[in-house]
Order: sequence, then structure tokens, then C-alpha cells
Amino acid sequence: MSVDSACQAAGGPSPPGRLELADQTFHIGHLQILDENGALVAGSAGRAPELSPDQLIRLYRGMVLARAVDDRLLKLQRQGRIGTFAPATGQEAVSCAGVIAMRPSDWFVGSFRELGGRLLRGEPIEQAFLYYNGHEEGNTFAGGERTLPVAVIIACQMLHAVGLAYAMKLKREDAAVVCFFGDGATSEGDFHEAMNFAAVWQAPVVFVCANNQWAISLPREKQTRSRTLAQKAIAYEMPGLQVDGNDALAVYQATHEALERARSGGGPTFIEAVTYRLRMHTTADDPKRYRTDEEVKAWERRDPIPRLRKHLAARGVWNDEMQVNLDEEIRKEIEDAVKKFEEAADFKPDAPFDHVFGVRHPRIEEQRADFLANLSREPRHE
Ligand SMILES: Cc1ncc(C[n+]2csc(CCOP(=O)(O)OP(=O)(O)O)c2C)c(N)n1
Ligand SMILES: [Mg+2]
Repeated sequence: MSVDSACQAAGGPSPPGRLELADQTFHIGHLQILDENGALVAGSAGRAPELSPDQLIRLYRGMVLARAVDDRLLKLQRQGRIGTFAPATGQEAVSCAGVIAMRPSDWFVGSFRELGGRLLRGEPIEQAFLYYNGHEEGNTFAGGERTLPVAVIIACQMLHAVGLAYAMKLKREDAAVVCFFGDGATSEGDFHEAMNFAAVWQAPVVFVCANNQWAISLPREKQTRSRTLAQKAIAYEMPGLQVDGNDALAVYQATHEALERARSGGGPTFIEAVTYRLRMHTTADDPKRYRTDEEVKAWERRDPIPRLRKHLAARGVWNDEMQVNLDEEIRKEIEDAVKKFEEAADFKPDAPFDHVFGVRHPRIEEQRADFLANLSREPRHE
């Protein structure tokens, strides 16, 4: 870089003697294709995705399945038959539509609120049950070699995603990474490191931020002063946009366009998917302590599932009889998974200690012994 350009701000010189805030005028695009009744939003027809009836039904089925698994998991947890879990009810469009836009050769890197997307990637339902019951076997790569396990450490997976994407770029692979995370992740150092290096290396990665308005009990407006999360992309010279995250077609289209750009050498994209967590943060949380019923009700009207269903019905690819059949098929699928999960052998509770290092380490063995001693002291949560 020349000395002149290194000394030159993007907007030109500042008037003498004045310290100024950076210019705050910018434009963040917002993509919405379906309104709350499933009709095309005026002017959106040009961006409506070219999805076949089969693809649309696969997307819708994925969302309905995710909701039904959430319902079942909640009952199992309340009956003490499973450990704690993080429901994704209300947010299904984000990970499901994201996955429909992906190819099997693309990497799926997520956190803990993308069950729908993981199931669409091929993860068996019983594997999710194993994971939520604390079995290490729930962390295997059953969703395909290119699906990373759940990441609970907020934003850590963004660095994994950028590393994968950079490696793919060096290997000239015709594929990309889609990385999911929440609004709370944008306050982590890992977020900024990942965004920075993704842009510097022009890595083929699509960041999908599920802005569900809350990071446990912390509301979005206490998370950041930024008016949108998407604008954070500007600082990294990365394309960024906001989409209606409860509109599966908008999420699909934005992810599809970003993936095409990433695979063809155009670098990373940041997508802020505006959505809402309709249930508790995890089953250990009581959201009534920090948010109102009115707020929840207002978002229930934007539920992504009935919205897509109405759209499919209007296009003539879905009807009530198909819904009855689907509900029954899913009910059986879930009961079958519960059976497989409950009939599975009693797994080793200390299995995670086996995987810390390739070889056994005295410090880890000390921790294993401590953990097993504690287990025998604690009453089991039956
Ligand atoms: C580094 C780190 N800090 C704190 C936590 C505890 N924690 C778990 S979930 C969560 C909130 C995450 O909020 P957000 O990123 O918006 O995702 P959401 O839970 O809303 O899907 C926090 C703080 C953690 N898991 N990791
Ligand atoms: Mg959140």
C-alpha cells in the first residue's frame, strides 16, 4: 500500500481541528419474500427462489419435524428422561432453509439451536437424544462428514468455520462453509477475529447470525449499540444484509446467493436473520422472569411454519390431507427414535475424558476420577 493511501481515510480528509465520529450513513438491505400470511411481499417476486415443489416440501417437512422433536424433547425433559436442551421453536426457518441452500460438499458449522438443520443434514433423531442426555456418542459425525458437532462455547465455531473455509480455498475446492450462531455471539472476540480473517483471506464462508432478540435474559438492545447486526460486516468490507429470519424463502435466497458468491471466489458474506426464540433459552430457564407474554404473542403471529404452509397451499403443492399424513409419519418417526434411544446400552458417563488427548494424561485421569467420585455421590435425576 502506498504512503498516500495508507494515510487516507475512505471518505477523504477531515476538516482541520475537528475530531469527528466516523460517517454513520450507510444502507443495510433487508430481504423479505413472504408476508405473515405466506403471500409474496410487493416487489419481492424477482428475488423469490426457484425451488421445485419437492425442495419446498423438503424444507417445510424439515421445519415441521424440528418443531415436533422440540415438543417431544420438552416432554422427555420434564419427565426426567433426558437432560437439558435448547429449544429452537420459532427459529426453524433459519437453519432449515440454510441447509436446503447447501450442497452435501459444503460444511455445516453450528451452535446448539440448529436441530432442524442438523436433521436435514442427515443426523438421526436418536443421535440428538443421546447428545442431550450427555452421551458422547451424540457427538459423532452421523450428519455426514462435513457437519461439525454442536458448539456450546459461544462464537468458538466461527473460528473453526473460517479455518475450514481457508483450507478449502487453498485446496481450490468448489464448496463453502455455512456457519450459524446467535446475536450474543457478536459480542465475543471470536466473532471479530473470525470476521476479520474471513475477509482478509476472502474465505468461502457464509455467516448466518440468528438474531432471536435474546442472549438468555439479555435483550438485543443491551447487547450492542449497533442499529443492526448486519452493519458489522461493513467494518470488514464484507457484504452484509438482514433477512426476515421467519421467512424461509428469504433465508434460502440470501444463503443461496452468498454460497454462489463464496464458491466462485467472491469471499464471505454476513447474513443477519431476524427471528425470535418462542420458548425458553434452555429447559433450565424461565423466560417469564425477563420478557412479557405480549412480546411472545406478537412473534407467534410471525411463526415461520404456518407462513410457509399457507404459501405452499396457495401454490397448490400442499393440502390438509398431506398435513395429516405428515403429522402421523413424523409422530411415528419420533417414537421410533425415542425407543431406539431408551433401548440403547447404558453408555460410559466418563467417555468425554477419553477424547481430550490422543493418549491418556495424568491430569485428565485425575479429573476423570474426581468426576466419577462426584457422580456416585450425587442422586441421579430420575
Ligand atoms: C463463551 C461463552 N460464554 C458464555 C456462555 C453461556 N451462554 C450459553 S448460551 C448464552 C447466550 C447465547 O446467546 P446467543 O448467541 O444470542 O444465542 P441463543 O442462545 O440466543 O441462540 C450464553 C451467554 C457460553 N456458552 N460460552
Ligand atoms: Mg440470541
